[in-house]
Amino acid sequence: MIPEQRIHDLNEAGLADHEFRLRYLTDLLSRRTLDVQGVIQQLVDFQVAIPSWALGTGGTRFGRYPLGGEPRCLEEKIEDVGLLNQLNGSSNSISLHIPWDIPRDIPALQQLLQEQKLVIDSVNSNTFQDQKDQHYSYKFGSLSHTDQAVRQQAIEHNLECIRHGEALGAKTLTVWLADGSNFPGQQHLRRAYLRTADSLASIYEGMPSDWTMLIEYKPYEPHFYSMVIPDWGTSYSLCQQLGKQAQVLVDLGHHLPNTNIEQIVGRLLQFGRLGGFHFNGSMYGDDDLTTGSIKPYQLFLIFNELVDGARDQAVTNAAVAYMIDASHNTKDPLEDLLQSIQNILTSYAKALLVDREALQEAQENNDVVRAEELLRDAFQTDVRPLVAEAYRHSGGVLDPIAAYRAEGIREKLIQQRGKLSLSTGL
Ligand code: LRH
Ligand code: MN
Ligand code: MN
Repeated sequence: MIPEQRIHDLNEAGLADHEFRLRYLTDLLSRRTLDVQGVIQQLVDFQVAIPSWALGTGGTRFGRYPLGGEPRCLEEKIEDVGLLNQLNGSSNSISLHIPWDIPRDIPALQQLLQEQKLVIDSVNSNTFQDQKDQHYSYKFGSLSHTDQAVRQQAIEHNLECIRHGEALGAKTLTVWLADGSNFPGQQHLRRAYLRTADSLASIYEGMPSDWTMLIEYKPYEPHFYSMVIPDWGTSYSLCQQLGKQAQVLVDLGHHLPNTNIEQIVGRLLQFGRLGGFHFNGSMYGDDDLTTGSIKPYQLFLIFNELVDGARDQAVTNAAVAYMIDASHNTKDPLEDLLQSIQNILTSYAKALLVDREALQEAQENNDVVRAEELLRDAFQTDVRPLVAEAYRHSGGVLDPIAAYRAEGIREKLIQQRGKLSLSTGL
């Protein structure tokens, strides 16, 4: 942890510039009767969970180039998230992957979480890899497998994930299935779906009444002919069958190129089934790049739907769980997470600036250009002072990446954990 005095000193250097820019923007936005303090408070309140697997290098089936200083155990992963949260006040939770992060000493972990002011967000099950002592292989599927014994093993793994999560106060189980087929004819498409629905129902029954099951979809990879849950329609239909505690999870990288993701978000909000987000950036597919690095306008349009839905009394969607799902081999993963959060908050801030009354009027009058310009006006506003101010309000620093570098954090982590430390994960 960085001492409070040091945080203060780090902010001192950029404070005059920051205040100048913030004052200008506040004046400008206030002329449009925008509640700037309200916007800053909404940025302060916005929290994005960090997945344990994003803290180390990885995310490729080719070479993996260790950076050094990467967390070697769950405790060190929690410490890394605590540090990120100290810098920007925007990531107060961590998402676990079982069995990469089996919690062992529960009281000690609880204490550490408390010290770091963090909570456990969700537990993610893993039936996409065979584990060492596993009886049956998932080569031909897990929850959709033709063999009841394999399905049962996968069901039990999910129930075990829930038990691990319960011990640490989590309330969400995320299920992503790698199940699918590589060749036409390999799998009976309808039967694979029915078996999956059945297996999910067994997990759902074993879930505590205050838990949520998030069902993630993905169109391809690791299978290239069919995936059992390829799209939001399939996730949605499974949720409908399961009950109120099941919700759809949208991972930004799990769409075919040019899919209108913001429209999917709007639909799910309308149906009250948007449960969670996995933020990342994508050029081709499931690239897991930095959020907002490739299509910032799309990210803004997604937030535009979220903000619009939140303001509409007719939308009764429960709170959405936000998480980053990224993996890095060329960047320092901690710097990437700081960048990702910066891009997420920037897009959110811009969406909060949209003049919704004027937009609705333009839409009702079919004034296409005016409607588009209203969105572009918000998108092109430089909101960085608002985001920096939100960091400062939460006790963080104005410029998290600069502070991370000035503090020599990576160098210190390498000293503590070694040059070759490798975390478990993707
Ligand atoms: C695979 C994946 C998926 C899950 C994560 C654990 O595509 O990236 O998005 O959420 O692994
Ligand atoms: Mn994901
Ligand atoms: Mn993915």
